[in-house]
Amino acid sequence: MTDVNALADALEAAERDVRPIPRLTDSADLDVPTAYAVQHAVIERRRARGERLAGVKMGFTSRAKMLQMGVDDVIWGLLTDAMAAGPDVDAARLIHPRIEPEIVFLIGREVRSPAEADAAVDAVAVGYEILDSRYEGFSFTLPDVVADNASAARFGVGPWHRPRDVSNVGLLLEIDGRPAQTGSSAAILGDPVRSLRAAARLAAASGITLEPGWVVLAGAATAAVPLAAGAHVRVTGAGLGAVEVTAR
Ligand code: OOG
Repeated sequence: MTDVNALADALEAAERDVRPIPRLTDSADLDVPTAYAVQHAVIERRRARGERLAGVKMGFTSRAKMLQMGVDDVIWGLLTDAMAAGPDVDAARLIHPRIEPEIVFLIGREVRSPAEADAAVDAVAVGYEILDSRYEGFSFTLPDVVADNASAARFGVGPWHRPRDVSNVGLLLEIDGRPAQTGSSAAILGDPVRSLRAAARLAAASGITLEPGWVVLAGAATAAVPLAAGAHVRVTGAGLGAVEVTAR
């Protein structure tokens, strides 16, 4: 039997001590459903410490990311309020962070099924996600990355806009004023709204309701870029404005 709590302990310690661990699959029998059980155990511990759920993140919704990470299935993770980054992010608390541009949906009413997803969107924005795999070398198999909450570490959201078509938003990620990644939101399953529906489907399958006020990060449209201490990052979405963060 796979010891879900022991695996959650290992991931929790890696994050707390800012020290990566070997992949869980190197020594444990871990399938994807059990990996989600580990993910949810780690999130339950965060909630027990007073953190509140703030939304969900989708992963591997673009070909660029699947190729970069060598996996081939859409995954999801849970976000808490403690993961929201301000204008600054404390890089010393992160192991080997990477940053990527995101399209973000704001949920306005409860979503219990994919059919309810589109109409529940209150606003859209450009955003970023900072990933930080708890595994050595940022290297993992699909069950490993699922257990590790899809590498979620921090996120930020730009100015909110009324719901609109976000199927082809030009995205630019600049580091210290220089372009590091460009792409289109069309890379996210052809339209980020498909990622939102997938989030609703995966949440429903886990008995989780998407709540008003939650954000859904639709997944990156580009590969993720290493985030070095001192770097200033600006992510712009055509027509959606920009969001900035500095790693300190
Ligand atoms: C996993 C998370 C992938 C995305 O947008 O595809 C992800 C990782 O690459 O570490 O968030």
